[in-house]
Formats: sequence, structure tokens, C-alpha cells
Amino acid sequence: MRKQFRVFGLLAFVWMFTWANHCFADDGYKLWLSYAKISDRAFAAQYNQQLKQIYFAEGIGSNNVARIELMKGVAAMLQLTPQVTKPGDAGLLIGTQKTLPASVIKTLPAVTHDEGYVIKTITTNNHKQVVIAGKTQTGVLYGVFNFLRLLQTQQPISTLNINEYPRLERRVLNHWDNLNRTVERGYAGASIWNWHKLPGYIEQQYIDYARANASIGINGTVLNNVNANALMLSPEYLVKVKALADAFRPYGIRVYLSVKFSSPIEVGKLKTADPLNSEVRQWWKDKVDEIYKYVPDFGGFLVKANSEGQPGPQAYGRNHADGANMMAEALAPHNGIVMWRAFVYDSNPLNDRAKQAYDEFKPLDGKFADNVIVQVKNGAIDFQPREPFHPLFGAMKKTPLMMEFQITQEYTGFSTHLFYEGPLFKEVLGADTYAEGKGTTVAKVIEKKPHSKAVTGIAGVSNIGTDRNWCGHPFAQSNWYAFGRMAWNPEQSSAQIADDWLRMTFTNNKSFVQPMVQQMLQSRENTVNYMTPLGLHHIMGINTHYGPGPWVNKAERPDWTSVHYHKADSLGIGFDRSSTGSKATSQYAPQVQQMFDNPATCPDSNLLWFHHVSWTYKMRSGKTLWFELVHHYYEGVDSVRRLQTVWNGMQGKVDQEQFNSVKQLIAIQLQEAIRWRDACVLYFQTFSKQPIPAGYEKPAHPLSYYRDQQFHFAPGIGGNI
Ligand code: GCW
Repeated sequence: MRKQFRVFGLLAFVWMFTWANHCFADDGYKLWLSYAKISDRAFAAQYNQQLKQIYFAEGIGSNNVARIELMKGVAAMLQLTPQVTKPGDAGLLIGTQKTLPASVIKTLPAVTHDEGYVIKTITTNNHKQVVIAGKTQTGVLYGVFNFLRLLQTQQPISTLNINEYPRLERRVLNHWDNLNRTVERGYAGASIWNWHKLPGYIEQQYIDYARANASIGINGTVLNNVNANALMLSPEYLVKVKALADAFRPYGIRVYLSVKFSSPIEVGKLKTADPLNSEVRQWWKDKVDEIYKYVPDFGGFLVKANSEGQPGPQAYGRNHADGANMMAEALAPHNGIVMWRAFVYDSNPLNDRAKQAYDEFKPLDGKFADNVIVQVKNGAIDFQPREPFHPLFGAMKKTPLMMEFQITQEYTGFSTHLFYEGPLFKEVLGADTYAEGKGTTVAKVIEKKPHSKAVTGIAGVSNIGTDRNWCGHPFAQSNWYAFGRMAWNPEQSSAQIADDWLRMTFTNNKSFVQPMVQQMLQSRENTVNYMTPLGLHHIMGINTHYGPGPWVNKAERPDWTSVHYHKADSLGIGFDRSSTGSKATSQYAPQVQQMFDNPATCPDSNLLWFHHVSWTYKMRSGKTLWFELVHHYYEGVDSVRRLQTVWNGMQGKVDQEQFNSVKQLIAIQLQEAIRWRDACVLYFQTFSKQPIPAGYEKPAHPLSYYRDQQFHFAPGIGGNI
């Protein structure tokens, strides 16, 4: 009997232990806001001391989201419930410039930007106080999140003097979410918008989404796919949009919608959507007035027109400015804006699709209404692992331009590859357009207002879905995070952002953070190497965009094939966009044009983007192009192996569930990297007729094996639903 009890007791213990482990395991849902308890007592002491008493100025009541967040973070990290007190006693004071005591305000620099804030350590009557002061409540919220970040990343508190403001006004996520909850190019489950249960049911995930966005300064969200469904503008859906807008408002987040250009026909039952037709114009005005009744601070429209089969003004002989201005006229009385996309290639397949956006938009420079901003993808083809910066950034001096990055990893390994996008964002934002002389970086172009009423902004195509960890891959969260941080200030370094993110998400343990920052920084180049080195692009599997497909030679349009882009033949490989080819280089300022135009000055990383180069061409390294190409493909795979070794050494330093998740994903990434490498090297070898050099491992299968592989139901296909 006794023995039985003992066995039972032991089993119960084991069960409880497993259960406890399970409960406390980190499944990634908390993102970078995990607020883990600070174990370094000496460090925690200074915060504990300072945060015993907090003063919240008028307007920051117990329902205020900044206050709730602060109390939650402090309780979790410091195990402390601060006392709410009078200004004089407080170690921490929080309020706006108008609501904090004048004696405190006079010690602070003025906050001029609406979303700006200061965090400053001051000394009052011999005791130290920390003040968080915003110009508005949104500024206060951003200040609180910054303060929590200091605590999460274990920064000292004794001499704070932070003065922050966003460099770009509209920092927006673009969801390519369809109404049936599929997500175009989404790799993290279904759409988080549960349209069926809205407006009645507000999921906790909506609130956590808003918190996460506010914590990195994102202040807008376009809820639906740019391949838009006209139903979105029907009262049935607008009431749901209102429910989401109401949930996001306390977090400083505005809602925008993608609209279908032909909505007047589909929803309004008109015969035309011609932007110069007066009935059509009136329909848009009425529709916009109706939207503002639901959502008084509605942000505006995002439009994909005359692109990939989407309707647009060109069907009526009108141009993009005619289309955009019609919507702008309807939105202007409400201070709404139009984000009109420059990702266009519809009409006739041109010899070089990379040129089409410039050709269509450059002549319209200065013709857009004040509240229109043209949204330009970072490169001229389509979110490839590397593209030279889009020539429009140096070409539209009178038109505000908005950057569009793709956070979701359509072309960079879906949600199985560890690909930190910070360096990609940085490379584009830091590229010199020479538009107004040396130093006119893309960041400066988008930050500048070409006219006094211009709006500035940046968009990121979201990688968020219903997966428990939001983004599919634990490290994919870093891309959402980095997008927000860089949207706030493009000058920040990718390394610093990665460092903060790792600390906030996993641990402050240096032996984890330092090597993983290096791996994150390297990860982008790894993928470029095993997918599309030296300026290769658009050689992925057709439609799904999954895996390698350099052999794709048949599609509805020539510019959806791979052979159109790599142009490999017996002489060499690459797309000649120089002055001897498609002349796409002429769309850049003369300094940039000259650099790209000449293979001797064109960086290796973009060589095959701009030039058709002979297999025996001598590269800077001294190797021939063929060997250089092979070397990059192999280096790509080797670097993933190094990543694997580093990660395997992290067991025990991070949560076990997170560790296992990343470990499994890296194993998949490695397999896929090898497939990319072997498929591409074997395929290009049929043209170069040269060997894979000795010392490199031989591909495991013949080329036909890779060509014949099929992948059913790869995620991310969608559109117009
Ligand atoms: O990258 C391509 C994608 C399409 C997408 C399009 C766009 C939303 O393959 O799925 O459609 O770009 O940006 O409009």
C-alpha cells in the first residue's frame, strides 16, 4: 500500500513539474514585451528605489493604457507595485507638457513634435526624479514604452536625458489580409482579423497587436489586402472596421483601408469608375463621408491600381494622378490621405519591367494633390533579397514618396529562414540617390516634405498571423520590431536594434546576445548567397514563390519567368540594364548611373542586376564569374551551418521551447539552402559548362530531381478575396 502511495506521489510530482514547465514555457506570444523578471538584484535596486512612488498627471487615470502598461511591466520585472503619489514625493513623474507641474516642465527641453517625448532625470530638493513628458498622450505612451525598454535592456537610470520624436509621420503596417482570413504572402497562419465575430467580439490579440505596435511607434494599419475586395466599403464591413479602430485608438493607431478602384461599379452600381466622371467623384465623396461617420480619425486609402490585373484609371484613358486626386478630393475635408502605390506593371509587357514605375510616374511629378503620397517599393522589381534602390526615390522632387518594405518573407524564406531584415532596410535607406547632390540618401528623400502640406511615411507589409508566436518564426518577430524602430528613426543601426530585440525577447545574457547579434546581422547576406548572389533576382518557384526555380521559362507573361531575369546563355549570365541594354540605369542620377553602368564600378552585389557578364569575366576577387558565383552559393550554405552551430550552443541560455523551435527551423532552413544552392549551381552549369571546383561537396541529386520536385499547397497564395 505504502509503496503504491510513493509511486503515486512521485508520478504526481512529475506531472506537476511538467505542467509547471509547460505553463511557464515561452511560446513567443508575448513578443518583445515579455517583461521577464530581472534577476540581477543590484541592477534592479536602482529602479526599485526610483519607482516606489509614481505621480501620474491629470488625464492619466487608472484606465490609461500607458499607466496600465507601466504598472504591468514594473510588476513583472521588479515585482513591485508602486504607490501612486503627489508630484513632490514621486520618483517617477508622468504626464504631458500641459499637465505636469510647471516647476517640473521648466527643467525639461520643450517637446515640439506631437508624438515626441522626453525622459529626463532631474534633481529636486536633493532627491532624484525621473520625468516622462510627452506633448500629447500618444507621446506619453511612447515615452513609457521607451522607459520600459531601458529596464528590459538593463540601462542605468541615474542620468537619463532622452529627447525623441519620429522622423516620419505615417508609420504603417500593410496587411495583405483577405476577408476570408487567408493572407496573401502570409506565412504565419490565418489573418488575425476575425471578421465573422466582429464587431461584437474584440479579441485580446487585437489589443496585444496595438500594444506591440505602439511599443515601437507604429501609428497606422491598413487592414486589408491591396488586391482589395470592394465589399470592404460596404456598411456590413465598415461597422467591423469601426470596432477595430475603436480598439486601436487608445494606442495612437489609426486605421486605413485598401480600396479597389472599381468600387463605384461593384458597391455603388455605377456604370463606370472613370475618375473624371462626376457621378463617380460624388460616389467617392459620399462613401468617404460615410466612412468618417464610423471612424472619425480614419487615416485614408491605400490603392493598387493598374497593376497585376487590378482595375485603375488607365482603363479610362486617365493616369495615376487623375485616379489618386479623385480620392484625395473626397478625403481632404476629413484630413485623410491617399497612399497610391507605384508598384505598377500592367499594360504591355515591356522589355524591362524594372523601368515601368519610373516611366509612368516621373511625368506626373508635381501633379498629385497635396494629400497624396506615392508609395514606392524599396526596389524596382519586387522585394527580392537584394535590389538596388528604386530609381523613383531620386526622381520625384515635387511629390512626397513613402517607402514600402516587405516584412513578410515572400522572397526570403517564408517563415522558416532566419533572415533579419534590419540590414536590408538600412542598405536601402542609406543608399545615396544624389538627387540633390551627394548625401541625398533615400532616408532623406522620404523624410523631406516637397511642399508644406506634404505627408511623410513608411509602410511595411505585415508578417503577422494567427500563429501562436504571431510571425511563424521566433526571429521573424525581429523584422516587425526593426521595421517600427527604423520607421521612427532611420538613422538607428541594425545592430543596436537587434541587440535591444534579443534582450527584450530572450535574455540579457551577453554570451547569448553578442553572438546572436552577429548571426542576425549576417543572416541577410546568407540568404542572398544561397538564393540570388551577385545581383541575380526573381528565380524562385512560379506562383508560390517557394524554393528555387531558375528553369521557369513558361508563364502567363514573360516577366513572370525566371529566364527573363537571369538570361543565362552559353556566353554568360545577367540582365543588361546598362546603356548598352534596357537603359534602366538612365533612370538614376548621373553619379549613380555611371557607377552602375560600368561593370568595373558596379558593386559585385548588383553586377548581374545591371550586366550580362561572361562566365570567364575576372571579378574583383581574381576569380572568374563562374567560380565566384559557385563560391557564393556554397558560402550561403556554410554560413547557415555556422548559424546552426552557434544556435545549438545556446541551449539552456534561453527558454527551452523557444530554443527547440528555432533549432528545428534552422534545420529546415539548412535543407532549403542546400536545395537552392544545388538546384541553381547545377542549372547554371548547363550554360557555363564549367566544373564545380574541387573541394566543394557535390550536389546529392541530378538537376532533373530539383526540377521535378513539387510542393503542394505552399502557403501565401491569395488575392482579391
Ligand atoms: O510581390 C508581389 C506579390 C503579390 C503582391 C504584389 C504587390 C499583393 O507576389 O502577391 O500582391 O507583389 O505588391 O501588389
